[in-house]
Amino acid sequence: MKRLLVALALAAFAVGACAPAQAATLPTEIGIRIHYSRFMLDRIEVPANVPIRFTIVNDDPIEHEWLIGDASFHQRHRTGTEPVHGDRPDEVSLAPMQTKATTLTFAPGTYTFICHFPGHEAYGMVGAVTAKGLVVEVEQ
Ligand SMILES: [Cu+2]
Repeated sequence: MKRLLVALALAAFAVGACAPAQAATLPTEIGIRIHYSRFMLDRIEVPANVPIRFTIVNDDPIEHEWLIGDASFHQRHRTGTEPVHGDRPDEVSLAPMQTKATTLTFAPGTYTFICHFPGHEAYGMVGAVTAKGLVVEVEQ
């Protein structure tokens, strides 16, 4: 029986040359520009389990935010009342024309990022980060 294992140990990357997911070659520095109330980069693949630095550039003359997490995280923010977010790395508030950087480390999986200002999600301020671990096929 074939099954897929996700190796969590970074050391496993050393034997991963033939692995189908080239997690080691994915970028760890990501730039996201916000322009006309859109994330100009909205499908992003990164390696899991290593720090990823995001630089978010708000090119608009209005405020935006970049909130990344799972479905329950976003449900909480859709109904939330915090006007501005603090220094949590997964919650970035951007003033007009402001650039901010944040660093996050992901477990393997897909995480959605959304601007939760009224109307912005519906307009399309949505994107996704997929964090890929090393996938090894094991014969049993
Ligand atoms: Cu926005």
